[in-house]
Amino acid sequence: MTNFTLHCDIFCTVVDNYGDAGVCWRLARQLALEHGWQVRLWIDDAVPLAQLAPGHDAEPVEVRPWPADFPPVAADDIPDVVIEAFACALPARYVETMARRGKKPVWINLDHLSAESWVAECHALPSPHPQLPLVKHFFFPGFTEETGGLLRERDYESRRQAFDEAAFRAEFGLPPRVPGELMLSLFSYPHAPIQALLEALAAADTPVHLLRPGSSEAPNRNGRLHVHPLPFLPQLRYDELLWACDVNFVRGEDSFIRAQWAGKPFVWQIYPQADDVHRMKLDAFLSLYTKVPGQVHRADADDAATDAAALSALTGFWHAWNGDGALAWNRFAAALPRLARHAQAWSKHLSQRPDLTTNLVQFCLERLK
Ligand code: TRH
Repeated sequence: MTNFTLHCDIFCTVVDNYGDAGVCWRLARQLALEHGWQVRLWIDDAVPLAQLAPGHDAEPVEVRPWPADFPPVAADDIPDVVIEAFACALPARYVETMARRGKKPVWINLDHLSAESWVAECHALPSPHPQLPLVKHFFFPGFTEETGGLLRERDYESRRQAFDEAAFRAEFGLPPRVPGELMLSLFSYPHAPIQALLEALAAADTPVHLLRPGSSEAPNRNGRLHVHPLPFLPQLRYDELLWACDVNFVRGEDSFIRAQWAGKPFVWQIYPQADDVHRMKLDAFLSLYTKVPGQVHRADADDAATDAAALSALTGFWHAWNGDGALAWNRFAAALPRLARHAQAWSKHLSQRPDLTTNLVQFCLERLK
């Protein structure tokens, strides 16, 4: 370890929604709080960050606006580590100054999360700048040992232990837990088959409370379905919502990871990409997720068959939620007890690996030696 403070600039462009700001903020905060780095987060749109982290001024991260006309930076103001998120192009002027720094900074492109196998081959690869004496490294998050890992705070488990579900319910005016009823959270893109889900839940075998963060609709009831709008929660409080629910519908990248840490059954709506590339990504994750080590090799053959049936219900439901097939809610709901065990095993399996920030710090320290 170093005995001096490392300085780091993170650059974030908000392409859309919350995930770009959400991932960068998590990383910035962890580098500062858990590794003692001095971090500046340059972000081109302050609006999502204000929603995700309303009190961010009190945190030890310096948030700076990234203007279209980036101001000149002195060579000695270039930090030890420069991170561009999701291949956002750094300001040309800033890159030229990076090249003039005596000891060149470690330059990282933090890429998108994917469970596809090529990620392991590309993780940590260098990419020399065509003209300048600089090398950028690709850092890929991922689910396996050969990748950069996933963002997870050191205090995640202790926050979870301290979570008071009854107080959470009371704060948001939710009814107390009734055995046999299900609590769901829903965070999705507008093109999800939401109407089909609402209809299936209204007619379902089990009564459901559906919590919709960031929704402005009025609370309502239809058949067995009760819909509860919630405010858009600060990022750390969104974890509380996931802990309080039996099933979480999540999307994109960051809420998808949080649902996995929560260790509850979840339904992922993947971010749509051109040429249906996202379908391959969805299946790559499903093939990893449905083979959690230690879960599928049960001694009892009947148990193994029931697990396989539950995972097949999950696969079918996820495909339908992503636009491929009809939503079979009752089949999925019947599999929930098995899927809950599975989700816990998956979460435990993932948490045994070092988190992304620790891996990234290690990677940078090796290059700064
Ligand atoms: O919002 P997303 O769709 O974000 C993105 C962007 O579309 C981006 O372009 C893309 O690159 C990326 O996904 C993969 O979904 P995501 O990633 O789940 O981010 C949502 C964030 O919002 C996450 O940090 C959780 C947070 N959140 C809250 O903090 N409170 C809430 O109430 C809710 C619903 C979400």
